[in-house]
Amino acid sequence: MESTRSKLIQVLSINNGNFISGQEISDMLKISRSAIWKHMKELEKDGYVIEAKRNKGYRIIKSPHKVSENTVQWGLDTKWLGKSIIHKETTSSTQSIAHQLAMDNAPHGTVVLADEQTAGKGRLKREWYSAKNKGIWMSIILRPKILPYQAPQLTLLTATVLADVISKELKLDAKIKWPNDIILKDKKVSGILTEMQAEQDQIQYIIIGIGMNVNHDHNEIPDSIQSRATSLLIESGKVDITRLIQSIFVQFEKSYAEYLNQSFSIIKERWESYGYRLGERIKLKTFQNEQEVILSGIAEDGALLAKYEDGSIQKIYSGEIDWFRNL
Ligand code: BTX
Repeated sequence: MESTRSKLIQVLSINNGNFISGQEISDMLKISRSAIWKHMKELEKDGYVIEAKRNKGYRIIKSPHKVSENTVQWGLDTKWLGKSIIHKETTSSTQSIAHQLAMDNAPHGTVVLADEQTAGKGRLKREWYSAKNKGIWMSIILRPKILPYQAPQLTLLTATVLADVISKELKLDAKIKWPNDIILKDKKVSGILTEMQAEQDQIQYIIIGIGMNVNHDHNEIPDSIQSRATSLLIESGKVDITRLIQSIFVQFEKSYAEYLNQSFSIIKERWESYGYRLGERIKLKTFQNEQEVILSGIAEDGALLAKYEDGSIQKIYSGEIDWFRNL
């Protein structure tokens, strides 16, 4: 459910720095003038600078850098993604909250955001380090009308969205390591965890977990992953996390619409344009074995196409690419 405060942010945001009278706000949101005043005070606590003028009304002069439901929604130009945001300063994992909300019927596009995760999850029960105010730690609830076997396509779509935003906004050479890592200069800057609740032929919901290292210095990256992880700050300079989240939402909506309207091919092409070590020989670890293969691309259903020594090409649905060893 959209809170009054986020509606208020939207109203002020549409007005884009111009004054809007208390009466107009009161009519639009169906709340009293004194309730508006109280909400404005709360926004100020969030770091907004609000100008209030007699006979003119209110306008927001400055929105804060701090990530919150309000700051992310301020000026956010999306139709459904992020219209409902749950922000926590600290939580074990945004995935757990998102699952709970999804089971309680949270709408498509609901987002859970945290400043810090104390038990962030990677795939296969691995740990995901999520330091306070240093990155994007968020989970998006989707209710797509696709079949369960197509769900991995949404992980690939998300990866293209992150690669697009990083490449276009920060002019960095982002790569996607199959299936779910965003790589900058051979180091991981972001990971995606997709979890799904489905019946045989129907998806109830999908949760896309996105972790992105944004403003970590070198020494803020944990020792255990120093050699393999990086941040946007290290590669390019300080980044406004709120703006970055907004850009991800906008690009996600665009790509999601393209995917639903035009099929996966368009995402596949884009994915391959960012594909890490595509056409190269790598070590592929699956549940069955570990083999050297050539990464040929991805299939229409999102599987990895691996070319074996004997020239055969096989679809790989689950596995890891080993890219640190010299082959
Ligand atoms: P993954 O299993 O592909 O990657 C996890 C591995 O990546 C770890 O074993 C470790 O080696 C390395 N790693 C851990 N933390 C970081 C980090 N901050 N930066 C770079 N490398 C790291 C990737 O799983 C999926 C990650 C999704 C994280 C999001 S955050 C929001 C949401 N909530 C949650 O609990 N998980 C998701």
